[in-house]
Amino acid sequence: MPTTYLNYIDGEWTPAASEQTFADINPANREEVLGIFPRSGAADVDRAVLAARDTFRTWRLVPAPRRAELIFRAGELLARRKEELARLMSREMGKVLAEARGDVQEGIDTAYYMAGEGRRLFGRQVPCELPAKFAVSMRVPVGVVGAITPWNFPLAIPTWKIFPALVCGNTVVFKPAEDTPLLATVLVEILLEAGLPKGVINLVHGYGGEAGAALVRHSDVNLISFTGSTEVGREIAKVAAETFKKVSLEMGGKNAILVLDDAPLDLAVDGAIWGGFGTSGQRCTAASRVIVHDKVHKTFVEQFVERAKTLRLGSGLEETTDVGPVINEAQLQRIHGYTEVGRREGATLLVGGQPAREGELGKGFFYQPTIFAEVEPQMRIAREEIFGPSVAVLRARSLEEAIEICNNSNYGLSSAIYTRDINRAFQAIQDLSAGITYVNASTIGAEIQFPFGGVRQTGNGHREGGWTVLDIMTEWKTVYVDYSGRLQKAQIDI
Ligand code: UN1
Repeated sequence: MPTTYLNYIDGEWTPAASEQTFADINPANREEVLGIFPRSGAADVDRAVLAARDTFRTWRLVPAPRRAELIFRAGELLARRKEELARLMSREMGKVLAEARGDVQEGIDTAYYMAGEGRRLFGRQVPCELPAKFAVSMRVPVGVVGAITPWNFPLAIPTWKIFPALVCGNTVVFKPAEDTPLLATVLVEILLEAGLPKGVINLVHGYGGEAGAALVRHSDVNLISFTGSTEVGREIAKVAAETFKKVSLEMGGKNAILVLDDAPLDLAVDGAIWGGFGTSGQRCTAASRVIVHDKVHKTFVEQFVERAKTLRLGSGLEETTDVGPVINEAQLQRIHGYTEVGRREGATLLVGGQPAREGELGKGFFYQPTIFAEVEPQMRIAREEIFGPSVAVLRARSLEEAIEICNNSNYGLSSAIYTRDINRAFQAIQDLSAGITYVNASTIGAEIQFPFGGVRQTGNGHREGGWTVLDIMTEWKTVYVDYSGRLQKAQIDI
């Protein structure tokens, strides 16, 4: 019998008011149920928000260095349990062990970075125009933060949101993806073990259209921090506009690697394989397009396809596996749907293009690493996010044309260029329109101490990670102190 897990609201582990549940299954073996979780709705969300709102009154007054110490301790607990969590992650959402370890490490890094922020959270002191007057602008917490997180980085991404939110003095209602509720539960347990007081973090499991929607609608939530699809992000922005809550959105990508005619080709192939098929292509930073210079197109494509053929599909828990399953049946169907679209549009399917069902693979949701060549920029497979192991190769005759193809996208998260020419590398840095550009490295591999996010429909102007996440998690408050003892009028008494 699988274990039944609960929500965590106002310091109590509790079932959904409706008593409805859903199952958490292993995508590499759909017969394995990891747990049964509460399918929450508006009533549960309401209780969680109430608890978070009440607790905010005291939590915001805890000195930031003290709040940050708890996050440091959470980082230590994550580090101690890294291997166990990586294995659990691999079972829960399929990514291969090495990547699962990286996901946990990203959470540890975020904890240590944000713990340091407790003793910074710099404001600004700026000179006043009048004598005997002092002013400072300081960061204050926004209040109740609703964190809605995806399944593809089930530990790292929640920490990107929750750790800075807490260090800044906010309280949190956490609604994790319904595909990865177990990792989310363990993260909350770790925060509690680190000493977080009751009500500071509240965990509400369930579906986006139910628990997630209720959180977004709630008038006592001050900020929604969301990572997920552009369609859902658009809905969140619309609904949140009603209550004028702050919204930070991290959404889709259609990231491209540019391979120039002077590129180190072996390295470019490594990068395209890692960016296209790492995490089964299920990263918002995945390299789902490769734009290759005419002169090296033939050689590059041959090598790329050869390498893709050698990738071994299997359970992420096997050390020999290169590519794990995709997250669920619906995603498997969607990815295959795009293969059909690519065929109909006239692109050339070079490898893959089918669900993989041989032997043990039949138990899970596996899709063959897929490469299309002769993809034209206007084709849907070149424009729409597939979120699976499917890569479109496009052709360009110059750096300028490659940049234009890359930029002509609704999305703008990550980008990469392979070239040995420093001038062309810098031209790409200047002209690629994206939140992230890599030179001679793939589109994935962002480090947590830098701003992370993108332009156009990838985001709404915010950047998680680094120092910029503080602008999401705080408001600026400016304080003027007049110690002249008389009425002084700014802009007038000059
Ligand atoms: C995501 O896919 O949503 O740069 C995040 C990377 C990771 C983060 C990915 N560090 O690919």
